[in-house]
Amino acid sequence: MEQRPFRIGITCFPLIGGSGILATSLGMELATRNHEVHFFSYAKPVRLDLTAPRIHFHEVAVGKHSVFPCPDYTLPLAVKMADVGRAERLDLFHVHYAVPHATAAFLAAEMIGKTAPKIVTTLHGTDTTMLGPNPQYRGAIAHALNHSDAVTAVSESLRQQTIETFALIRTVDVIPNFFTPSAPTRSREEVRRDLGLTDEFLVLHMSNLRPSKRIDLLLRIIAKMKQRNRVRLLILAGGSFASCEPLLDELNIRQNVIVRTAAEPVENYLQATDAGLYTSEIESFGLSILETMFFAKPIIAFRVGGIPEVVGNTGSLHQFGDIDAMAKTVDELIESPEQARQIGEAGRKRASADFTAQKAVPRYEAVYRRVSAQS
Ligand code: GMT
Repeated sequence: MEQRPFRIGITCFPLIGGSGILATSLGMELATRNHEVHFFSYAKPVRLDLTAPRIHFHEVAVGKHSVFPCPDYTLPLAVKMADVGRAERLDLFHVHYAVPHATAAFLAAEMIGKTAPKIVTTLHGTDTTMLGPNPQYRGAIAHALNHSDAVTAVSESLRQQTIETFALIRTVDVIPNFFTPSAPTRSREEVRRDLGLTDEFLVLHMSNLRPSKRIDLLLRIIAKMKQRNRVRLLILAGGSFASCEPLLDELNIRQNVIVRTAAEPVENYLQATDAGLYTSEIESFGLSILETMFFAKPIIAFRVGGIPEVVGNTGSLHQFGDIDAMAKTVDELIESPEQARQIGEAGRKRASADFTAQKAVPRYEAVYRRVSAQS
C-alpha cells in the first residue's frame, strides 16, 4: 500500500557530532522517500545538502536582546518552529535531544494549538547520561519526554538507562543509528602520503575530544605498546586538542600522534587507517565506531553503554580502564595482519547488515505513522 508522505520538522545541533550527523542523514533519506523535510538549527548542519529536493532549512538566530542578561536559544527556536509548523502545516516535529529541542517543540505545539504537529523525540545520550542526574535539567527533560508523542533511543542500553533515570512509565522505542558511507575522494596511498606515513600501522580515533572520550587513556595505550615504533595514532579532532598536548611529551609519544580536524571527507581517512581505537567512558552508541566498521577496520574499545550493541563479537571490547589489554590487542593486530583483516571484515558485514538506512528509516517512518494515527 502506498504510504502518504509526511511534512516533518527536524531540530538538531548543526556541528560535527553524532546526533547532528544522524539527524541530517535521516532527513536527507526521508526527503529521497518523498517526505518534505524542514530543518531547524542555529546554523546549517554540516552535512546538509540544501540543493536536494524537498529539503528546507530554517536558521534560528540566538536571542541576544539587550533586555536579557544572557543569550537565549529555546524561545526563538520555539517561535520559529511554531511559525514554520503553522505555515507549512507540518505533521511532525522530530527533535534530536530533549533539551532544549523537545522543550521548544512542546512550546511550539502549545502556540499552534489544536492542529499542532506530533512530537517525536530521539535521545542520543547526554540528556540521560550527563544532564539527567543534574537537578537543574532533570525536571525539564522528564517533562519533555512525558509530553512527546513518541520517544526513541539509539540503543537498548540508553533506553534502559533513560527509563531508570527518569522513572519513566512510557514506551521508548529503540532505533539504532545508521551510516551510509560515501566513496572516498582520494586514494589510501595519497592520504597516507599526506599524513607522512610509509608502512606504519595507523590507528584512528574520531571524536569531539570531550572529557568523557578519555583522550588521556587513548594516549596512554599508545605509550604502553610494545610495537610503539610501528604505530601511528590519527586523531580526527572535533574539538580542541590543546589540553592533551603536555601528555604527548610526558609520555614521549609526540612522534606517534597526528592530530587533524576533518578537513576532508571522513571516508578518506577511514580507508587510510588499519584499526579504530575508542576509549570513551560513556557512549550511548558510538557512531564513529560504526563508521570505522563500515570500512572493515577492527575496533578496539571499552565495553560501555551501547558500544557492545554496535560491535557485537566483531571487535575487541575490554573492561573500562584496562589499557594494558588494549595496548596488547593493538600489538597483536600489528603482528597478525590476516587476523586484523578478518576481524575488520566481520565488522563490515555486521555494519552493512544491521546498521543501514534501509533498516533504520522505515522504523522511523513506522513511528511517524503510529503517532499520526493517535488522536
Ligand atoms: O559523543 C558525543 O559527545 C556527541 C554526541 C552528540 O550529540 O552527537 O553523541 C551522542 O550521539 C551519537 C549519535 O547518536 C552517539 O553515537 C554517541 O554515542 C552519543 N554520545 C554519548 O553518548 C556520549
